[in-house]
Amino acid sequence: MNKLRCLFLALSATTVSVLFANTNDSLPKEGNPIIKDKFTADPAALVYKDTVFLYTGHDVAPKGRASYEMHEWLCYSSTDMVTWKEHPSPLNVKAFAWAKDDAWASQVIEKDGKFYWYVAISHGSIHGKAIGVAVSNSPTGPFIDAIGKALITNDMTTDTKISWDDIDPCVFIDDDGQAYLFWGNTICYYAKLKPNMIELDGPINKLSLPNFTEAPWVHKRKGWYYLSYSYQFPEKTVYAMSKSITGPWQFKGIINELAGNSNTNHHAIIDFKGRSYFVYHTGALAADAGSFHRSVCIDDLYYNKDGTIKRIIMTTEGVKAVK
Ligand code: FUB
Repeated sequence: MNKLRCLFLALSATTVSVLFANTNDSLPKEGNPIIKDKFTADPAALVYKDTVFLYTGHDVAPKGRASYEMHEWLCYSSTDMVTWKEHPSPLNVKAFAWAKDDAWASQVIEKDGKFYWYVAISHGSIHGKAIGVAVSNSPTGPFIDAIGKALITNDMTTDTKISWDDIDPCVFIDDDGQAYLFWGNTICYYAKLKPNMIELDGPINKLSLPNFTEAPWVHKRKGWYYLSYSYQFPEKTVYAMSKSITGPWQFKGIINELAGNSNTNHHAIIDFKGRSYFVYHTGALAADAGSFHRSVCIDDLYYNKDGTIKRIIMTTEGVKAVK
């Protein structure tokens, strides 16, 4: 190879690396957002044995479009909270024959060795959003429709005129084995689930929570129940505490501020290997990201001695690896 050709190849390689340096490849491999090659939204996390499974929506709206386009849910796993392995997408709206589209927020929970994936989705024949359930023998799927119809439809909740109040399911199983489904937009609903996890067991109840927008997440720690949710719009994350899963809930204030460059702020709270984590999304993956091109982040969550939650400090560094 002559000297001129060598110089040309070296310059081309430099040009290519400069071009790539202007894409997300220039972001540090670790730190927030934790997934850098796709837009991931509406995180839910499940701790199962020694692994955290992260389930997200997938924002695929064309660049510049200011509305959601979401057709599938994604799954990642980690044993140290820093290295995330992507699994093939285990669930798509096509799994629900009765549904139209819109793979909105979801949550996966394990019961008796089965994994139940509760999803918000647009119904094909009943106007509005609905909640469906998929089931699998593995946290990474494949998942199939568990009922063959929606668990919740818009006509089952008539207190608000909006057609998207039946979204953002969150299932919590109490120490006595009773499962509860929380969900909602504008109004926070909850209902008991039967032991089969795919039927309601009793009436749909409403909670009175200040400025409830959406995205309830319920967890329990040291005898306290915590109900955190997205508040106002643009959304902050706030929480309430109670000594009983059915309330009364005491409003405790803000956990997380407006999340950079996104008008929604969907979250999950988990404990793993002795630490607590706040999993959320921002619109901060790239300068042209935003409310419809969101990305999942994770930061540490700390409690005060009295059980109240300290404000989250959102970081670009993210969390440290746990052993
Ligand atoms: O991703 C679509 C919707 O935006 C979710 O269902 C809400 O929680 C909000 O994040």
